[in-house]
Amino acid sequence: MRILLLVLAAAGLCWGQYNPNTVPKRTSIVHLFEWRWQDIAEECERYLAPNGFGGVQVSPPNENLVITSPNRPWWERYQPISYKICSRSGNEEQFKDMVKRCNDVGVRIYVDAVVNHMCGAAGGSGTHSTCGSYFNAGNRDFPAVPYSGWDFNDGKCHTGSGEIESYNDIYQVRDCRLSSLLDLALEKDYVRSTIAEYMNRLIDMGVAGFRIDAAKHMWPGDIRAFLDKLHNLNTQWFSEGTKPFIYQEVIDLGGEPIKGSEYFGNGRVTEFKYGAKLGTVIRKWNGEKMAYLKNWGEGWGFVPSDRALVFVDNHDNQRGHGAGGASILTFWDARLYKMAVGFMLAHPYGVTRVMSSFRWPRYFENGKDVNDWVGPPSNSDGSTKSVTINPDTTCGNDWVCEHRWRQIRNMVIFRNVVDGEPFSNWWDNGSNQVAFGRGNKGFIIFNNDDWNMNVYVQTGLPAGTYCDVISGQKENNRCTGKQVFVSGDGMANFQINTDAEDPFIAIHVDAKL
Ligand code: QV4
Ligand code: CA
Repeated sequence: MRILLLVLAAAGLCWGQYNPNTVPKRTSIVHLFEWRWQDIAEECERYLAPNGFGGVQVSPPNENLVITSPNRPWWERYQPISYKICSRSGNEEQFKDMVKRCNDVGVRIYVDAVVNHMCGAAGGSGTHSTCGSYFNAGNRDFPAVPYSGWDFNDGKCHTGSGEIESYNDIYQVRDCRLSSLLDLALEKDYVRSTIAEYMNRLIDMGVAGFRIDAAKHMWPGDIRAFLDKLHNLNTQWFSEGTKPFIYQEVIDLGGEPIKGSEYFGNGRVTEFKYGAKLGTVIRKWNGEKMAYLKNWGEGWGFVPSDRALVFVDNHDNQRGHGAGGASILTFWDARLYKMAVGFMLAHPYGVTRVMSSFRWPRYFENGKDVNDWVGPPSNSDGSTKSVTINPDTTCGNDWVCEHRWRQIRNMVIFRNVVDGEPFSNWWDNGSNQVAFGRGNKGFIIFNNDDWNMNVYVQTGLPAGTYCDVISGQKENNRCTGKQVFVSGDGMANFQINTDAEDPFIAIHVDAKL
């Protein structure tokens, strides 16, 4: 028995990388894509903490290539030049200030770590980098790190072009260049140590974890090697011995030899099937119906819930990059999007990440968005515009702020209220009217059919009058939206017409009147 306990305790210490390290009863992450550090610091204090957000995924904070053709695309930040904290989002002082201020109000910061590669092979040479550090991509020279030719995989890749030519060859995917990006030789201890040093600087500042960019393009053992060198989290905000949260960007939609499961030893993985399938269901494509969501999660062939990081859309697939395809729902399809995000946040599967975007002049030619490169709202000197807040709490300057949409924000709170409660009381009409609860704490019901819904269903909730947190919310013990009456046996009547602004209703015990 004692040995078993010791084994469990030892294992427990290694489990940290699966835990987002959020404060209790704060369960969701928001990706504040391309936001400035100063704006994030303020958002933590004025909005994220008061509304129960667990943490923020920030854009890559390190120095990157400045690209002027096209003009400052968002994706230049995925072309590192050095590990100095110096980007369009701000400098190191501002980054540190953000991490401190967010942690002080219980909101965690997760860094997007771009460590598979440096800039593109055609990045040129000079000082056109966000901090002005010199580099020479042609010579593989990055003195501000420093990296030199020895630190790249040029010799190891065996394709004619030096590029990944086939995703069916696991060696190419790991050792060749992704979109011409200079591929780091992660089997070298020097490279591993250099990456770990960068991540440790961030950990020491108070960062709670990392998204590992392009993880599929690194060998799981190489990732493991630099993770093993990481410090525990800063004890100013975290308890002694806490490991950073790790979630690896592995796009595994099935059909490729590389599987997300190869990466479980290191931390969680992004489950890309989640958004692709949920979009297909909610759009009712391919004969899919919401009724089929009854066994959503592992039942749909997803990775185990405790290994998954899930999202409806991400910064790539909301604009046709990466994977997921046409089914992905985004803010551009607001009504369906809110349903999808609502479903995700109500459902117990995975650690959930909410997307927060900027608007761009989307323009399709032959089915492709020719403006998919457009960077964040910016001033004429290229600096990123600040996130302004309108009197109605929405954002200005073309920041979409999906996380501030009432329906989404209230579902983030719903998820916190029902945290730890089982999936329960599933109901469906065999078509696109479905409902489920979370123990006796919360209940959600959708009508995605083309006819009105009027049903009595079991909510599992205690008797009382509840305020629907989709059409409104409880304010000063009054309800600004629809009211739901749950009788002594837990049953309640729900009516949702097809023309409802949002064809779903959600109630929880903190919204009881
Ligand atoms: C192009 C050609 C090359 C050519 C080169 C010549 O593809 O063959 O040799 O020009 O200069 C940009 C351009 C791309 C260009 C490349 C290098 O779009 O056309 O190469 O830069 O100059 C983002 C963008 C990419 C962008 C990259 C670097 O999505 O378009 O490339 O940043 O700026 C796979 C991966 C997955 C990846 C996903 C997009 O398995 O890991 O593709 N997702 C992550 C990030 C993503 C990021 C990267 C990885 C790279 O989420 O945002 O790519 O860090 O599915
Ligand atoms: Ca690689």
